[in-house]
Amino acid sequence: ALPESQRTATNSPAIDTVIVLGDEASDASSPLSVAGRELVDGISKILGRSVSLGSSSSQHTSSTLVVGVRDAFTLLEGVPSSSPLDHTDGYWIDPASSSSPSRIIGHDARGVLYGAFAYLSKLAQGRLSSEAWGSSPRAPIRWINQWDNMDGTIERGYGGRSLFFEGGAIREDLARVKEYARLMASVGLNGIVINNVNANASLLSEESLANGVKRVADIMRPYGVRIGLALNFDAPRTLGGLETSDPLDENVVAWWTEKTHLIYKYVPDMLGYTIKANSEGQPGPLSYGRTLAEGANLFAKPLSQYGGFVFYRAFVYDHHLREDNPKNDRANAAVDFFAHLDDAFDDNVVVQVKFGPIDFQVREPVSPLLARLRKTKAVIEFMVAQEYMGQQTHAVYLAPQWQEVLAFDMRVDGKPSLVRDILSPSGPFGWPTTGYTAVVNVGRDTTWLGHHLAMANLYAYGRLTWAPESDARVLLDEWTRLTWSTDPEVVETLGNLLMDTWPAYEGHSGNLGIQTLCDILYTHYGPSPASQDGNGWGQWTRANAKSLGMDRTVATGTGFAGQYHPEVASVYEKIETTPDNLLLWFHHVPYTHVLKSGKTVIQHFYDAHYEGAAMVQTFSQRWASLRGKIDDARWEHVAFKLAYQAGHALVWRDSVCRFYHSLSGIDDDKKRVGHY
Ligand code: GCW
Repeated sequence: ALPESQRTATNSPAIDTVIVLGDEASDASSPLSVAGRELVDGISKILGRSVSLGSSSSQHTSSTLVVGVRDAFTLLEGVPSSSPLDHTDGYWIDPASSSSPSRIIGHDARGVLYGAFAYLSKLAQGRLSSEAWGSSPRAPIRWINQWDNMDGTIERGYGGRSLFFEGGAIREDLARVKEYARLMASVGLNGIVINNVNANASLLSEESLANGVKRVADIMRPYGVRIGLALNFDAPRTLGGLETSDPLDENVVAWWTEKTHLIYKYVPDMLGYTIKANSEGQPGPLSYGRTLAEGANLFAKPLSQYGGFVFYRAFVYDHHLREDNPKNDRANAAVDFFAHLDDAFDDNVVVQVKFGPIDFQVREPVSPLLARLRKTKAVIEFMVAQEYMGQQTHAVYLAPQWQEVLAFDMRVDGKPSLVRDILSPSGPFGWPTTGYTAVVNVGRDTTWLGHHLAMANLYAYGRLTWAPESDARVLLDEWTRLTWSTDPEVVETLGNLLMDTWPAYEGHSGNLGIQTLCDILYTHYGPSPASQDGNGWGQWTRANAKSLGMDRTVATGTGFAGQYHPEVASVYEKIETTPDNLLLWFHHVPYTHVLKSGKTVIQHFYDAHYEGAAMVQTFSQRWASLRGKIDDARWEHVAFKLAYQAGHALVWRDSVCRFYHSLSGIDDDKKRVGHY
């Protein structure tokens, strides 16, 4: 329960009974009964008063909260004729008047649950409106990817071991999985792929499906969360003992068909499969001389009879790329591999596209592939796990970056085409199945992600999948009120602090679109600008003694800029029109090149690194001002992390500044870098 001082009397309804309508209300596996339990529990804890679950025959008074799907209400008085209740997962909330009860009405059972959490969220923030309101999500796909391995480790996971797996099997104790489903539902997320995209085929054994995967699905289902599985393309060979995994081989087709039937026997509402193929050493259709579409359709066919989807990742690229060829460019790969196949994918294939053309960097332009598929649907892939963004030893609030991505206008056919509209059924391509996924990688740590402040990212991600036009700061303030305190000083201080984190991180890591500049070979963690060239991964900066940056123009470079629709392409093609923050992504220029800001590139590097690192030094002090206003245990956890972050920011600053100083030989105007 919230301490007395944080409870707010304003807008607090005098609810003493919750009534759930409909037969499913007593079925513990239905989101309806979860909604009822959450409301009883939540209202009593928030308001500190006793609330009980009434039966459907109980009397409705102004202190009753009646919840149910819209068909369960005899009258829908007060609900506008066109409302969020017309849409899947939508809800309508109507506070009590003196003569009638409060109502939470859902389009469907899941909508009731989302409505229940929306109601509790407002109540806990002291912001329950006296007016009726409702909401429905912009996109049907609001998922999570976990990169959990069956041995219990998590690839790029920084919050402890897997909630799902240990020792090669699904864990016995799935209590945290239930909590995760609850957490997901509370922010509007409805699907999760539970295993690593670098997938282990043994997950598909009958033993594992019957005794493991099924239990996970059963535990998450009451929260409206469905599960999907990541597949290993070579499973017919490695698990099935066939001689090949060629997608056109009839034994392979039969193997996957049978496997799919088996999976649906245990998980009848399985969402589908995620496939990472021909990517970073993974097998795939290209290994058998087949197209990516033939590879995807192999899975699409057996899934179609169950309404399942293939999420085919666009992260296909050559990781042994030669840097000595100036035309080589990993950023080109997604469009090169996928755009010409637009007509070739089955209806239930969805291409899963990382938000930028490389890999979750601190600054990237939006992936042009999102505007180059029309018939084939796509989802965007974000990353909540901060692989390149400090790995949860740094606090970095990422929603401002996502907000920029989602608001970017791709100008398809010369018309407004914001990314967030493309990712909606009502958008320019009219994709019925589109939306969002994010690599989250929570673990068994009590903080989930390894840093209490990192949870702001998971909260904001969920809210953005539902309402992608939301403002990052507004979401952050909501999260603070729900997670830490409704005290305005806490909300203001923490909000200002976290809004400064992404700019600070960009400042002391990679500037002007050069990428994050972390160790690219393996850890993706601390500073290592030298590792950014001469590697096969294609995350290059082409830095030499005089100049740096990737020339991605059509005129003289790799041609990447030409993958955008003409209006966007022409902006990136020219140095004069490319925004400073992406200059080095698109152009190769001398260190002495003068930016729109009037500074040279090298001076900008020095200044940004000193300013970014100086900003991080302020975090601890600002956090210190919250001592006593929040609980000590979490205060100390964060204080410790912020102290580390302050030190590491200096390491970043000095490593990067010294690297470019020794490479270019150009001194810092402000005499901080160099020999004086
Ligand atoms: O960001 C990179 C990671 C790999 C990951 C890959 C991917 C699961 O460094 O660890 O593999 O992306 O997205 O498939």
